[in-house]
Amino acid sequence: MVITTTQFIKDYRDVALRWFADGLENLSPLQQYQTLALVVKGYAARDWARSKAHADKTQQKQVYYFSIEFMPGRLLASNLLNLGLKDVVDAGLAKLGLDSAAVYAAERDPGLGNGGLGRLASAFLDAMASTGMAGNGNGIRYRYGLFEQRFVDGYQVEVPDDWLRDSYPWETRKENRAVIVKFGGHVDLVPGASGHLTAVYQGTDDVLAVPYDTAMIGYRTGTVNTMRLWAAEPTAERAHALAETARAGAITEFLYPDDSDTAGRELRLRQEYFFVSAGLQSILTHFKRTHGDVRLLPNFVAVHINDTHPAMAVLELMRLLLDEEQLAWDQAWQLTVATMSYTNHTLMAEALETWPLGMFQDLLPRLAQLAFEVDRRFRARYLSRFGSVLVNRAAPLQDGQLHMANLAVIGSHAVNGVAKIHSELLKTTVLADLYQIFPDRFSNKTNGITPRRWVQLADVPLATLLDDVIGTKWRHQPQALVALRSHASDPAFLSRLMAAKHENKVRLAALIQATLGLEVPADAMFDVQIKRLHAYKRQLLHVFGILEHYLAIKKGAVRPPRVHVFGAKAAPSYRYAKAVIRLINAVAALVNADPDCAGKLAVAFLPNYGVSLAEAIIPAADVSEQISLAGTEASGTSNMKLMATGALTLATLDGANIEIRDAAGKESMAVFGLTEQEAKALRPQYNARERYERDPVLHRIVDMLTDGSIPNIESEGREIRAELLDYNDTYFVLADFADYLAANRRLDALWGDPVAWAKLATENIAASGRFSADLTVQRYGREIWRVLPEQPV
Ligand code: 26Q
Repeated sequence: MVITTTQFIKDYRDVALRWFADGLENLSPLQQYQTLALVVKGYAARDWARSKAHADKTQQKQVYYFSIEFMPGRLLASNLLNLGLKDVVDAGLAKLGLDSAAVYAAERDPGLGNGGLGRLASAFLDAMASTGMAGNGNGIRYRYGLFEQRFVDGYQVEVPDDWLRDSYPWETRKENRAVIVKFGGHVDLVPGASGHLTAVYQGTDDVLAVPYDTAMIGYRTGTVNTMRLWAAEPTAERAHALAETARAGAITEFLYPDDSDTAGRELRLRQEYFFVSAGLQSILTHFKRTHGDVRLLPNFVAVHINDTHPAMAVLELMRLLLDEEQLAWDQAWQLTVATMSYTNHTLMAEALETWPLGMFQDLLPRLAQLAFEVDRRFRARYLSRFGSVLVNRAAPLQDGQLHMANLAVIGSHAVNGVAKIHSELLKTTVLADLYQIFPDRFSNKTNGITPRRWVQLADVPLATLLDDVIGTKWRHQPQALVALRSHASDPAFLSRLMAAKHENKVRLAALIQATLGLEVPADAMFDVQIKRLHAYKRQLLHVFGILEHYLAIKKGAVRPPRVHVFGAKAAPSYRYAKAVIRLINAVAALVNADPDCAGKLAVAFLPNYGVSLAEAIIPAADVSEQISLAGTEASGTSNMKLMATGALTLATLDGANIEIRDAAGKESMAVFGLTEQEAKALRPQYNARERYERDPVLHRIVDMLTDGSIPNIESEGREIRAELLDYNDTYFVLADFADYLAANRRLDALWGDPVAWAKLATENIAASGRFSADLTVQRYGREIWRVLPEQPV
């Protein structure tokens, strides 16, 4: 797209006048931003329309990524970068006398997800557009996103995220594409003239699903795809009653703030069916208009199920093919399986979704009938070959519950995990039985990240340096970063790299000062852990490491200065996670106020972690804490973002950490802790209390939780101590403690040799290209969605 600065200035003034009937000097920063967003939306509009028309005309196969969460992050800078207009616009804003930083900062960050899964979905949309694939998102337009987190007396306080209050300029409401979604009532199967059974619905509760489309602009490709989010509204007949508005709208009112607990709540089930049904209806309508014959569906459409939340898509597509398209069961089933694919994101047993059949039947009677039939046929087909024990465990219906992961595997032609170790563990643990039956369906697709957002946009000092040293090819092909390896021993380059890092640290230090009123030394080692707060992710182990450092300082030890940076939200109902938040804040208060620690040790827990805060923290990190108990973190993606900006990883051999080590080289990572196999072998004989009694440092630290050494954590300290000693330390914090300290001392030693440190940072950046989401979606595209040709061998 070619726009001159002069043209841009004219467009900007025009839009400001048209929308606000005012001169620029009277616009608030929010209005300045909104004006700019509308201008940019206009610039992308032609490509958007053209991409849609082109896909239809050429009958390009479409991918639909169904996800109950999306976290796109702020779009203004990213859209400008991808359109190639960022420099022109920045120059134009400057000429207009506007403060471009303030304009960008006025954008709200839509928090329509909890964490890794939602961010991955958005990274994939960005990557699909940037590799020219026709890939669309299908999800929910929550009226309130994930809560805003504040700290009051060290406690997490949740404030509603009213993200739509000022309107969201990137979305376009498509009333003409609204569909009806039916809940409840009952279904009769009435034989028609042709002998085919017709499903007749009675007494259903109908809700209108209205799509809001947002452009997903590819990086310099001209491809613009669509993220379609659905909002619930009353149907026309019922719209007059105010109570109805409230009731229908309730479905898309808020995002569930848990990312592991699946307590079967009816509203959640409604949300799932709502966006699945609306999405599939609109896909089929469009498909029939462009292709005609539904029997060709899998040739032109791939539907991807992001975790089990949309797994009922299997049943809903069957319903549409049987009841609306009048296909026979076998044909409908073959089309469904060929169309669907499923990604699993967790090994945690408590996160595997099941629904009580009674609830499912009441809310979705027709889908329940189909679930029974899928279950019956599955059992009949595989019983003799695999035996009743295995088939019982693999079936969708068990003990009055519908097991969504089982349904997803049975109804998809492809199933994948999100890192090598995770995909292997799926086959031996949670999906072991289904793996016996469908071994060919299973594969690995290691997650990826978008270096455009995390390096090009968030780390300008590094990006500029890279251009200078290896040219700009890496901006299109992140794998070109390997060229950096030949500079890993060049002292001039290494000192420039550290200067870029320092610039980022100064910026983060200013943010810490502004947010927490805490002054931190920008030349200290910045040690970062940013992710949801979960027992298995072991923020507690990190805290124990800080307390050990604190005690060492008190004894006069001299170590490199460290600033520990945390970002983490806890599910509002997750007691233990909230206790750990209070502990981190209490340790921060203790350490930050202690004159003995000044200049040596500081703890900054920044509230409200999300995409925008991540953009500020990641480029400033020296150390990336990826310390989950081996065998618990499916993949992790902050590990990839942090390596891409030159942090060294302090890690267990879990999730994608293993692949990061393989890519960057053993020496470039501080590995510690039990392996997955060791942890598994230890479990039956583990005695946490014995570890506590045996290790005096550990003993002292555990005691600090309850002996008043850390003020204001009376009940939290007791709770955490009980988890460790009375409940036998589920995630082996005590077991990995000593080795964690040893790995930290190795990092300390390395810090003393800045050239060696910078060399390893370089190795990390150089190896990070292979974790580009562009490559990940291309692997999905070739091997699962079949929208790209198979790789020549
Ligand atoms: C399910 C039912 C009811 C309520 C909530 C949920 C729910 C919501 C979100 C369950 C799970 C999630 C999100 C899970 C998630 O983010 N998993 C992470 O996915 C990343 C991308 O694959 C991985 O990198 C992480 O390892 C994994 O934890």
